[in-house]
Amino acid sequence: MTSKKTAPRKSPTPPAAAPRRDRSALPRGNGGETQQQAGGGHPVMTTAQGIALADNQNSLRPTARGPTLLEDFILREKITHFDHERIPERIVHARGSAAHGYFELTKSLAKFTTARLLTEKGVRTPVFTRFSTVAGGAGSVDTPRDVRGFAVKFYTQQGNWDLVGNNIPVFFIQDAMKFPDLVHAVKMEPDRGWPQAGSAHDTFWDFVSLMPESMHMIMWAMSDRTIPRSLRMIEGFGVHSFRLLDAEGKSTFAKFHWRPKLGIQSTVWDEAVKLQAADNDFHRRDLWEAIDAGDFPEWEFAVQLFTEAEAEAFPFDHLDPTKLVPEELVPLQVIGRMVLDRNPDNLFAETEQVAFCPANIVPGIDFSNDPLLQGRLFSYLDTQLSRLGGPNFHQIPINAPKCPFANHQRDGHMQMDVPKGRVAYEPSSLDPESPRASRADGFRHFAEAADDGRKGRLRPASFADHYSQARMFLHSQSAPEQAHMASALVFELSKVGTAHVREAIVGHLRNIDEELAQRVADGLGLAALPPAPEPAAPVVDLPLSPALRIIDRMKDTLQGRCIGILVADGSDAAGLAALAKAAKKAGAQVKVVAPKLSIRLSDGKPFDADGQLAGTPSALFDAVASVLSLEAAEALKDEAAAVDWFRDAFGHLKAIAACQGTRMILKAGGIKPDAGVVDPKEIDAFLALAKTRQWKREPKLRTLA
Ligand code: HDD
Repeated sequence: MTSKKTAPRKSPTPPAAAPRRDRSALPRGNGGETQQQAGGGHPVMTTAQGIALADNQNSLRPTARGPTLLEDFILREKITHFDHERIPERIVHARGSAAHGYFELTKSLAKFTTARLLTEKGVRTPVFTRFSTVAGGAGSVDTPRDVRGFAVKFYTQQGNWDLVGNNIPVFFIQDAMKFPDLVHAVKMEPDRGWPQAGSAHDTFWDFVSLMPESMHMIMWAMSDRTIPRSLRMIEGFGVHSFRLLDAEGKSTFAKFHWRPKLGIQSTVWDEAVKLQAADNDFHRRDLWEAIDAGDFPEWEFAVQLFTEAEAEAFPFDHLDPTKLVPEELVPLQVIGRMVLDRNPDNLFAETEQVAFCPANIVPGIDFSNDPLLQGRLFSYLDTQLSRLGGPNFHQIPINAPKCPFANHQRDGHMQMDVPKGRVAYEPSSLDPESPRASRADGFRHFAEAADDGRKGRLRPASFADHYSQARMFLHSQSAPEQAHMASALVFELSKVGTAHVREAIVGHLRNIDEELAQRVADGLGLAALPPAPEPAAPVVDLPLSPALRIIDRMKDTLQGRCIGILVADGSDAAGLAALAKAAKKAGAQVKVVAPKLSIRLSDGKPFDADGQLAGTPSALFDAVASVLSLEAAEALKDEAAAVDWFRDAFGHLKAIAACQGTRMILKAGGIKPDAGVVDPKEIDAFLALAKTRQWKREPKLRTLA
């Protein structure tokens, strides 16, 4: 048998020789090249239990490439804490900015109350104040059209008093029973998850169209109050009537007001929209930077005081939170001031964990029967139990009273104290130091005579007039402000997809003012005015309250305002310096913007701008100026960011100081200079214009409803 010679089998191509894995551990042991060690000024890093760490880079493994061991208590502690870094955000008012400061009483109310913070003139009470938007989540933007929360925690010697108000003196609803419905309607729609922070959507307007009591607040929400220029420039209101009680228990009603030292100021709507893109943190940053620079925001604290008998004579029920007490009817008495002079050290520990509660009140102040306030007395503590994880959140430093406090409450999640002794009850005979109630110092309620009516789910007939104060508010505004309200209504309703909702709102507007209804109907393109619903009470013409305007009451000052100056390579160094110096001297802040961050001015010296042109739009400033060489202006007139800079400043009714070169850019933007546009050499004229907006310009460049 011949055997076939088989060709020797080719061995498969050997794989490229695998490099032998380095099985050693790098860095060896617990140390490494990148490992930063304690020493010098650096303290030793420890676990939360105080165990010092040798290595903050590597988790524990049996071998360098082995699995991580469950035994690694350091890794587990670190990751566990990280996993729980976020707590549920507030269901409303989630996005907030806050600051520490003090309240100083300048006029004693000793005749009316025993509350020491309102009687001891000159005494400074520490405060923590948090401002917020209402509808948006914690990560939303600062400048949507929205009500602003204005919550002040006074750490008084008699315990904490929280005045949890808004920048608007009235509210959408009369009874707390409707609050969840209101909030569900205004927050993002639950199926689609938008809008994130605004009221311009169907569910909000559907709800309010069916709640005529919201119409007064709607007028405020559509006014310029809901698009503030700065948190330092908003008013604050306790909204409800409260009671002040004297030593005999006699009651006087009180309404609380905060009035900003810088005056009230708002943005224009297009500017607010653009600010959302330019700087999500516009208000938060402004507050922080002002305090950081020692430019401490300040508010006057004022009260309106009236007796039960005086209240009986008002043409509205002051217990109805959709009504305000005009200052022309009950004047404001300024009794103190609040200064915010310290930024929080930590946003989470303070601004997030602070828990305001309208039920936190001190002896000498008491609640009224306002049904919205009565419901609030329950809601805040309840929500905080879950938001802050249990009943001991009053021990968190930002919430703890700054006066002694003691009781028999014990245990629970996150107990931080170590209460001593056997006695955690009262009455007791075993511990002479255990806390007891005090008739002399304790909180006493107003001894109100109880009604002899019948129990039920009731709404007083005196709450029935939903339109008269809405009408009074509208007619008290200046002409530009009324136009802004009509335009805001058109904008918001134009985002509502459901025709019958849009029409229902216009119907309500007819009960407030036929002309306003017509303006909005025209803006929406309605063929005819929809029918007005039958008001539950006759609509009456109340005396006007010019104190409710913004425009005529703006302060004639550059304090708190920021002037943006555009420069480029070759800009006149002396001209820039003169303008900046004069503006600062007049109280304004100055920021210099340039196409590139580092440029050279006419003196040949390098100059660092505060902002780069495309990233620093003019919406961020209250007035703008430019000092440009003709060559630089020639180049910038074809640059969209430069043209938009001036077009927006002009559109937002700002004063403009425009040099010869800049006029080319204005021309490229189609801007016809008016009396609000001057030469940068006319410094005084420019700074005078910069104190306000050029309201006369508005009708010429924007179709107002
Ligand atoms: Fe409220 C927070 C203001 C009605 C229930 N509210 C909250 C905050 C402010 C207000 C400023 C944020 C506080 C902070 O910065 O932490 N709320 C008002 C005003 C109201 C009002 C001025 C009407 C005059 N609120 C209101 C009603 C209810 C609530 C009728 C419920 C019955 N509010 C809450 C709440 C919040 C809250 C759910 C959310 C987070 C929190 O309390 O701590 O409990």
